[in-house]
Amino acid sequence: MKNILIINGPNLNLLGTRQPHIYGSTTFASYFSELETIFSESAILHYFQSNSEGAIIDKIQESAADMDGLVINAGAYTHTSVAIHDALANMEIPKMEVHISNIHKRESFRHHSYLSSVCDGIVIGMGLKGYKWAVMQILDL
Ligand code: CA2
Repeated sequence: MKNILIINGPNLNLLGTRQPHIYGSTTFASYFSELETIFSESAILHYFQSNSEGAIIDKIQESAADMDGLVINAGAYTHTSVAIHDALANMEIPKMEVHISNIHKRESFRHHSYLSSVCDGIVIGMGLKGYKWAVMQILDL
């Protein structure tokens, strides 16, 4: 069994409550329990959400020691955070970047990601299902 950590960044705690036309109407807690069922025989899934950049970096550093893979949706920090880029660059375990919406179909400030160059793969614009594809890819790596 692989230990895989899913990290969600700022405002993703609001999933399922607002902007359903962009992010859907399912809460992450409810989707996470679906994921646990799907991967019950292959992975132990862990979940962390924070609105704070420093807390996300602390969690990334911790996970290097005790996780076998990382799925990260850093929310808006994707487009701003050299610090999260650096934290990911220092990790040897497989890492996948996820975005629920298609960031390339949105405002131009969302088109650049500081994380893509230090992740093994990217899943964009597939809704919450993207987390499932990202976990599957980590299990394959
Ligand atoms: O599409 C994604 O997954 C994003 O990472 C979501 C971020 C956004 O800043 C990125 O450009 C793309 C924003 C997450 C905000 O989530 C909300 C969910 C429900 C209601 C309000 C915000």
